Amino acid sequence: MPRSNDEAAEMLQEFADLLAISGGDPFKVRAYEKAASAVAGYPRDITNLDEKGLDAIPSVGTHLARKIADLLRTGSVEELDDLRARVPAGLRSLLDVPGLGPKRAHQVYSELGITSVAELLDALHEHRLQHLHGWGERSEENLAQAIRDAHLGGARIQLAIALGLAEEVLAVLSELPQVRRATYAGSLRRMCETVGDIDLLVASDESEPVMEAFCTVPLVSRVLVRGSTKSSILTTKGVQVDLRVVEPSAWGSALLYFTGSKAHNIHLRKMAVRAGEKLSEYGLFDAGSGRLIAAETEESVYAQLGLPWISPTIREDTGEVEAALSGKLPHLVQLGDIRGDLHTHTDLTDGVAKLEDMVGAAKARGYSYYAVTDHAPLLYMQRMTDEKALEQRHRIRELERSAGITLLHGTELNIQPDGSLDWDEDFLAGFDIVVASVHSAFRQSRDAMTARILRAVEHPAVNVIAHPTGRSIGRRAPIDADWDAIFRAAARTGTALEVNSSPDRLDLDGDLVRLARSAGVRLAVSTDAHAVPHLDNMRFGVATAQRGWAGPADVVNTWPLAKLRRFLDKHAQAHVRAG
Ligand code: DGT
Ligand code: CA
Ligand code: CA
Ligand code: ZN
Repeated sequence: MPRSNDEAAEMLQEFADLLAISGGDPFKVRAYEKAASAVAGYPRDITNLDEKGLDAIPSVGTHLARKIADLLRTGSVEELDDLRARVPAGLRSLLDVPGLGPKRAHQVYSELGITSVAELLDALHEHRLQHLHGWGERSEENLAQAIRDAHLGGARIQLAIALGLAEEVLAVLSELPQVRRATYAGSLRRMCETVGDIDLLVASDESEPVMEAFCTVPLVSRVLVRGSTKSSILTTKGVQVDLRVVEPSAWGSALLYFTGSKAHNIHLRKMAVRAGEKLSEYGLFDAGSGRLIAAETEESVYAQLGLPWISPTIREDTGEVEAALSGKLPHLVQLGDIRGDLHTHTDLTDGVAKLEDMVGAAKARGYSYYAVTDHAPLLYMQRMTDEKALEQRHRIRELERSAGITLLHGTELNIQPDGSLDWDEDFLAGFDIVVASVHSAFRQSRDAMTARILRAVEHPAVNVIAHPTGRSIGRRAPIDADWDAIFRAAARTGTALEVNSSPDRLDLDGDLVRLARSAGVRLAVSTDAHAVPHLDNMRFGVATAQRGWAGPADVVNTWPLAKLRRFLDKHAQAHVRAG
C-alpha cells in the first residue's frame, strides 16, 4: 500500500548509511535513522502530504520534510544523488556486509583503504583488521563468522528487496511504446526466499530503445554487458539485473525458460526429446522437420507437452511434473483466499501503529477477521501486564462495534527455555487466539529444543506456534529440533504452525511446510506486522506456503470464521476427534 512511505524511509536510511560510511556527524546520522523508522511505520500514506504534513510526522523536522517532499514530487533528492556520487559503489556495498555496520565500514575504508567486499575479505583473511583501533582477534573472528553465516561473497538478496528493485525497473520499461510485455522471471518469479540475480524479460520487436532505457535507469551503478538480446547491469546496491528482449511470438517459451528452475527446464526438455521434439527459449519444435509447435504462451507450451500450466512457485523438479502428468497437481493457496491475519502487533508493545490504524488497514484489505497478538509479560522489555491486556480487550470489543470486521483478541506468548509460558490457563482462556514462539535461547540442544516446543504445542491454550524455526534469513540459522515429532504432535493436538510472512523470516520455509502438510499439520499464514505497511507482506507468506504445496484447506486463515473458531477451541476439537 503506502509505497511512498517505504521509498521515503529507504531514502532516509540510505542518507544515514552514506553519511555514516563517509564519517559524518553521528547525531545527524541518528536523526536520519530515527526519521526513517518513523516514516516506515507511519500508519497513513504520505503520498499526498505537503511539507507541513510531513513535518508533523514524529522525528521528521522541516529539513527532512523538505527532502521527502522533493522525493515525492520529483522521484529523487539532489543531496542524496550528490552523496551517492561521492561514495564509491564498492564502498557502499560494504554497507550490506552483515556485522560490519556503517561506522566500522568507514574505519576500514579510511584506515586500510578498503573499498569493496572483495578487499574486505582479503583483509580478513590476512588478519589485518584485528590491529585496527577498537578491534581485536575476537571482533575479527565475529565478522568472519557473520559473513560466513550470510554466505557473502556470492551474496544473495532477500526476496522483498529483489521484488522492489525489479518493479522499479519494470515500471520504467513498461512505459516505453516499444514494449509489448514486461515481467520478472528466474528465482524471483518462483518467489525463492533469496535471489542471486534478477532476471527481467521484455517482449518487443525493437530491442535498441529498450536496452537504452534499461542501461540508463536511475539505479544503475555499472553496465556489465550491453547487447541487442541481453544486457546486464549492476545496481547501486550491488545487485545484478539481467534483461532479455524477445520476439512477442516467443514470449511463452522464453518466460518458461528464464523462469526455471534449471532442473524443471531439464525435466521438460527430456519429455520433449522423448516425444521427438525440441524445447528451447525460442519454442517447442518438431525435431525432424523443425516446425514450430508452440511458443506464444506458457500455457500453450505446457499443453503441447501434455501438461497443465504449473505455478512458478513449485517449478523446482521436486515432483511437480509427475504430479501434473497424473492430474494430481496441488490446488495452491492464493493471496485472495486469505480472510484474515492471525499474528499482528500494536504500539501497546513493540508495534509502531495504533490499534485503530492497524484494524483500519486490515479492513481496507478486505479481511473478514483480524487478530491482535501483542507480546505477553515474559518479554520484559515490552512491559505487558494483566491490566493492559484486559484494557486492550475492552478497546477491541468497543472498536469492533463500528469496525465492520471481526476482531480476535490474542497474544503472543514467549516459550521459555523449559517450554513454560506466560500467564496461567485461566487467564489464557480469556483470549480468542494464542500464538507462542521462541524469542531467546536459540542454541539449546536438539533434545531440549524439541521438548521445549512440544510442551508449547501440547498446551491447551496454544493455537499457533509462530516463526517456528526462529531463523533470520542471512543472519541467524534455524533452531535444531526434531520437526517430525513436532509436526506429529501439532497435527494430533490441533495446533497450527505459522508461515511467517516477514521477508527476513519466511518461517516455516517451503520445505518444512511440505513436511508439515504431509504430517497433517494446519498452517497459519500471518504477517507478524509491527506497522501498517507490514500487512502487505502477506504475499510473501502465501508464496512460501505455495512453495510447500499448501492449498487453502491447509491454511486456517482462509477458512470462514465459524470454522476457524472451532479450530481455535482445542478442547472442543479434542471432543470432536474423540467422539
Ligand atoms: P538465482 O539467480 O541464483 O537466484 O537463480 P535463477 O533460477 O534465477 O538462475 P539464473 O539467474 O542463473 O537463471 C535464470 C533462469 O534461466 C533459470 O532459472 C533457468 C534458466 N537457465 C539458466 N541457465 C540455464 C541452463 O544452463 N539450462 C537451463 N535449462 N536453463 C537455464
Ligand atoms: Ca536469477
Ligand atoms: Ca540471471
Ligand atoms: Zn510477533
